[in-house]
Amino acid sequence: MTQLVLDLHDIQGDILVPLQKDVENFLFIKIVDKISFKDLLKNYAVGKITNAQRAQQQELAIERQKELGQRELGEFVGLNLGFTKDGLSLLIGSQRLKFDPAFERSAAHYQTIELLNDPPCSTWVKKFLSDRIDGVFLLTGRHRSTVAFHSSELLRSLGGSIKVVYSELGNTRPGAERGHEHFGFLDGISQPGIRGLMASSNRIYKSDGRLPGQDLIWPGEFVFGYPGQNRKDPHKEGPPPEMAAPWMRNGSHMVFRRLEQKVPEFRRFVREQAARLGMDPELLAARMVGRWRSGAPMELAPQRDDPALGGNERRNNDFEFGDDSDQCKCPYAAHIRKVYPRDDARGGEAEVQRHRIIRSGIPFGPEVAPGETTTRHSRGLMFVCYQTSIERQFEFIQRSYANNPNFVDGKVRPGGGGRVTPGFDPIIGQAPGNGAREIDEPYPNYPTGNRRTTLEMPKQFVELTAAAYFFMPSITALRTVLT
Ligand code: N7H
Repeated sequence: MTQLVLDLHDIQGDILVPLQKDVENFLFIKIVDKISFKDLLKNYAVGKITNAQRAQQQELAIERQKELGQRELGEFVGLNLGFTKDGLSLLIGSQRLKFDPAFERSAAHYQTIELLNDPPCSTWVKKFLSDRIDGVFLLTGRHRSTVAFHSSELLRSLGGSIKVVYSELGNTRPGAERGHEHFGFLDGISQPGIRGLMASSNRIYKSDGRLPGQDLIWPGEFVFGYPGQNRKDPHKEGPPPEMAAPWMRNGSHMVFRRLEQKVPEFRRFVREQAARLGMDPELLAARMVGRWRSGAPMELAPQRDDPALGGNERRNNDFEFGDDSDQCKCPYAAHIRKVYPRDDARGGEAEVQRHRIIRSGIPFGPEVAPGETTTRHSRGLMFVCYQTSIERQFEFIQRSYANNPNFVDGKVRPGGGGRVTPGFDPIIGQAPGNGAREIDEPYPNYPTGNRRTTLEMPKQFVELTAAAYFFMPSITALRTVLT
């Protein structure tokens, strides 16, 4: 077996070890003067990019500060950089070798929109589409003021070589909602465990390499140059993903999606539908997500929330779906069951583990204001995920799982009943032409029962308002081929 040594000093930070972020500035740029951009990037910016090793050290330092009971944690600033297909073509010439087909197609292309049932670009944030986007800088930190200071320093150092096409801040939610996304659910719980990242420094990747319930995945699924998953056996190593050019090594593809969340509308819908079904609204919302607000999974807490379980990282991800084969505890269509069916999809685990992503998003926008019964302020999730094949990972999850009402297939009603159509992912699933969606069995048949119910969702509560695909090069590539 190959000795796995990850070049953590050469891999950008956010890919494997999320950058520490309470605030994140997304700076989408166009390169207007290629020669001076290369020169300024090489001399002033590349040295400031946070690699995975540094991100791990920062994580460790924060853990220590927390253990010591320090209230004011240290301020760590992070910087990462990615390029679109247009950015790469500009920097190294349009004759460059082509990467992942989805990356080369781009997120705003009509074929991508059609493939993913995305809303048309005419409904996206206007400014995002106001010019060509060549790259994105991700600037992270604990405080708004620090991130603002470092953003303006960066822009000053790059001078007139670039133009900012669009920028937006993400920020974690305040107080007790910290770590929760805008619908109110704890996020950032379940991530793939990365083989070879044996850091005792990271909250997610503990000293034995993983947390209970966390499957180990070969790093080539997320970073180029390493073995990927084996098609037949989820534990054995498979071939490394193909690289169009050797300098892709230690790089990764990043998917960015600005997902607006209609929070008051979602809350009202859940309230009304729960009343119609005769159930607790919190239970209905939890069955749509697959976890309670606290993070407690339906599989382990099917009837009521269990905050102690939700907050316990050694227990809150330790479950499978296979032994809940009649969706008694968690509907087949629940968000987390759709996007990662664990041991319960027909192709088996070897197949499922080839469609994993590392998520690294952050909420954006203000809290719901008192009296805001219809969304008045744009808020949601700056969704970010990393992978080596956008087609086989992010796009597959969105298209073949979330948007596919027949997934998971092959299910029948208990007692020899008919075939089950699980329905769309109620959180992120998108029907063609923005059509209505349904999910099967919102009302639990647990611990007993045999009531057939469906939940119809005429509208989306999550709307795509901007998207782009990037390549996050290695630090070496940033110092050489790209500058
Ligand atoms: Fe999802 N939500 O609040 O409902 N997500 N997600 N997601 N998501 C997860 O396990 C949410 C989105 C995945 O390993 C949790 O960390 C919202 C997209 C995957 O068990 C919650 C939005 C895609 C997982 C949410 C959104 C995914 C996951 C549970 C958009 C990919 C891990 C917390 C606004 C196409 C599944 C956790 C696993 C978990 C929510 C977007 C994928 C609460 C609100 C676009 C793979």
